[in-house]
Amino acid sequence: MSPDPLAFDLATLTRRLDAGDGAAAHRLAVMAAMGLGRPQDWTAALDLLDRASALGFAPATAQIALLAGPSGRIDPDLWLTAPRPRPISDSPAILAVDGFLPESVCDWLRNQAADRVEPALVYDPVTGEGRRDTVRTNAATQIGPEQTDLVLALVRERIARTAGLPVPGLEWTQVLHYAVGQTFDWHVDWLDPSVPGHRDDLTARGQRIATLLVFLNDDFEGGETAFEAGGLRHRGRKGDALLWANTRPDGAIDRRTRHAGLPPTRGEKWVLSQWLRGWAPRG
Ligand SMILES: O=C(O)CCC(=O)C(=O)O
Repeated sequence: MSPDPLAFDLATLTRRLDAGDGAAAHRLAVMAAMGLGRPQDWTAALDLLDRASALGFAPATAQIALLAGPSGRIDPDLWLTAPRPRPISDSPAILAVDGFLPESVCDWLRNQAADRVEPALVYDPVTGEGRRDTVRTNAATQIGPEQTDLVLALVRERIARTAGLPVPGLEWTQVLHYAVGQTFDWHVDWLDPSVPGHRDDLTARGQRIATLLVFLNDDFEGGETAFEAGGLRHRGRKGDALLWANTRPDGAIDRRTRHAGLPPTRGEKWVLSQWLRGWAPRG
């Protein structure tokens, strides 16, 4: 769903901010953080977040409490510098990032998503629409621009920097939920250039070069992320990330990245899933 253009209109939001609207200040903060409709500027974004809080916009105050250090200020450099990934498979290229996010941020993201998840869909290349399919029995929500806050904007940039890919190439972030027995069965994340319905998308937005998952909880059993190649099964601790390349260094799709989110056998699994393209969408 494309964002409501009025809700992202810089002039309207600035007028509303001048009239003392904290929600408008927050929306402007997110736009500055993401480079939406204006150049990306983290200093401006954090100043606007402070203004939103000063104007009484409670979600801004809560984000400052979550992200600020002992000085009461948010240090963007700290948030945008992630721990170094460690390879767990060379071929296909799969890396683990231990301690990618603090537990408090995992809880924040999960809480944002919890009452929005719906049965997950798969992309139908013929209709171009999402549809239910037995391959994907779990639930999911996509966090679009209207729901994205400063916390998620920081997380998205941290992801892009870790993967070495441009922020505008990130698809909208998804949060996935699996109850016992639910699965995202064997699939690939890359788009197949031989499928006509994928071709236009590939031309407009480029290939899904990489996928990054962040494990938002770990109090469940089963539920590993499994790769067919080498029989690899991975389970991170809460806050750890898993990153893999869906393409080879020469840009060709890597068919060995077929993978699955296996069903939990006890408890429920929450994971952030980020698909990364090589460049920004046009227009
Ligand atoms: O939940 C998982 O472990 C796998 C998620 C996944 O396959 C995906 O997001 O493409």
